[in-house]
Amino acid sequence: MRHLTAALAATTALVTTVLLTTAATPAPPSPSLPAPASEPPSSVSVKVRPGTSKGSGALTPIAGADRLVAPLGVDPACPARIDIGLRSDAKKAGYATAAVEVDPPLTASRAMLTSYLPPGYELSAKLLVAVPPGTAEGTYGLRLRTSARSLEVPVEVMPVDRLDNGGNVALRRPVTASSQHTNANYPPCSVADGDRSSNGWAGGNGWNDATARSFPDTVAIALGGARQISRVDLYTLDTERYPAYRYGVRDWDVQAQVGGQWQTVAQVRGNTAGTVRSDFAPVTADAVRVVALASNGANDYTRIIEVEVR
Ligand SMILES: [Ca+2]
Repeated sequence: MRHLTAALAATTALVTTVLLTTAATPAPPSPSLPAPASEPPSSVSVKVRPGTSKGSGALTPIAGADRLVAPLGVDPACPARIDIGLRSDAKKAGYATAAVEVDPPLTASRAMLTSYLPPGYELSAKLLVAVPPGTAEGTYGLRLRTSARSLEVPVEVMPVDRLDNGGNVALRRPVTASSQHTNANYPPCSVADGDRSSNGWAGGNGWNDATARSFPDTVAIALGGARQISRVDLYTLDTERYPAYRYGVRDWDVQAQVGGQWQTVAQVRGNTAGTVRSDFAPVTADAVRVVALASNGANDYTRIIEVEVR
């Protein structure tokens, strides 16, 4: 996914967004959009941008990663996500369409990808892949098919305990928050979904609380058992359009639950950066929470993209 994101970021000119529903307009940092009716907003927009044609004359399915890990038993508000798309190597502009298929019982957020596409352009969209309760571990198939070509991406379904978490014991663990804004897609579980990117804000990649100018706001992650921890990395909203020094969290406490009691293990004050690492003396904790005390900017919501615990 990062690979595709980097490739797309290199072609920033002439980016257009094809709106499939009225909910797909670029989301402001302060929630003001109506709630999407049925689909998460991250699944409704298709982006079209210049790509690199190989001149084959065909439509080529593309994906942002060569495999997708879909953990079992996670909050349905935070399904596995992958960028999918099509590259037009055609000589003329036209409608490009691909079918999206996933092996049952997994389900995908769309069955089809389609857009008007000039020659040499690529379209991309987020695909959400849900793992229903009771799904057996194993590898399932996700296929993008055009009339001439098919791309298969293996989907590896596994329990959270077996994820390659890079030492981040918060990854995909249960998250609870003091509140959740409901005008777009800001689920608390998104702070432990492994996606640190602020891009696509309001599309399910970060948490926005519901109480403007009212603090504290809290978000807590259960660690799946007692773990020795000594570091928390917090990623707050930070993009060119929504920089952390205006939209990010400014002041917070990091707390660890030790023997049933919350202890403050680190404090951050006056932050203006998108990422802050807090190191502290090791404690054995079964949960970590961030107590947000103030944010930068006029709206004063708490906006957290990811919390990693080591
Ligand atoms: Ca995230």
